Amino acid sequence: MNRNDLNVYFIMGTANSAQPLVILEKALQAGITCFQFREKGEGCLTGEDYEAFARSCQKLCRKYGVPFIVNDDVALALKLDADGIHVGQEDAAITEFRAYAKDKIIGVSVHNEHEMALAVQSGADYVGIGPIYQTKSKSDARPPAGLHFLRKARSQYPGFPIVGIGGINEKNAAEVRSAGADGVSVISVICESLNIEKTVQKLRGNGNGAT
Ligand code: 3NM
Repeated sequence: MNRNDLNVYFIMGTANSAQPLVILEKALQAGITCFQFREKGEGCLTGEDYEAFARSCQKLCRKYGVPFIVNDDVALALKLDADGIHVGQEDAAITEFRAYAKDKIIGVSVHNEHEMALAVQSGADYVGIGPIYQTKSKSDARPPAGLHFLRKARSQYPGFPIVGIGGINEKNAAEVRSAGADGVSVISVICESLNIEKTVQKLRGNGNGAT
């Protein structure tokens, strides 16, 4: 995958916004470089509604030429011919999705050197490292890890696509990039923004990955 696709990586589901499609289109217009469909949490959509919402998000992403990644649901990703999936530590999901299409994007969440090595060996295209800071958007998130492991991962894998996640905002995005992230993955800072264009602008790096 292109490391620049991770630059401003927006994640969202109906739990994060009352008007998710409006927010998504604004974010796409503002220049997000990747989108992850993450329909999780209390009261989230199921069945036909879930699939229809995913298709609406995918349609918008296609309109703006931005990769559409499905969180944790290989069946949906395959059914919709999504551009990629993002998973936890599930090897089976990686193998299944990779067998389906060599050119799809596979993202894996990692928290330590062991998980990072496994993800790289299993053929992940990028890893997400977090939560860097305190997050309110994931109920089962681990305690904030800071930048230490991100720095280490970058030094051990100089060219590997890495995105930081968890509590990232306009103010701290730059330090996440300087620690080695190619981009920042965010939910609330965009969903709660009063000016999405400005927020995305501030989150954006220069597109060269780690500096
Ligand atoms: N995964 P916000 S943190 C979806 O640490 C997700 O793996 C995380 O939302 C992880 O930008 C997180 O609002 C939520 O903090 C990120």
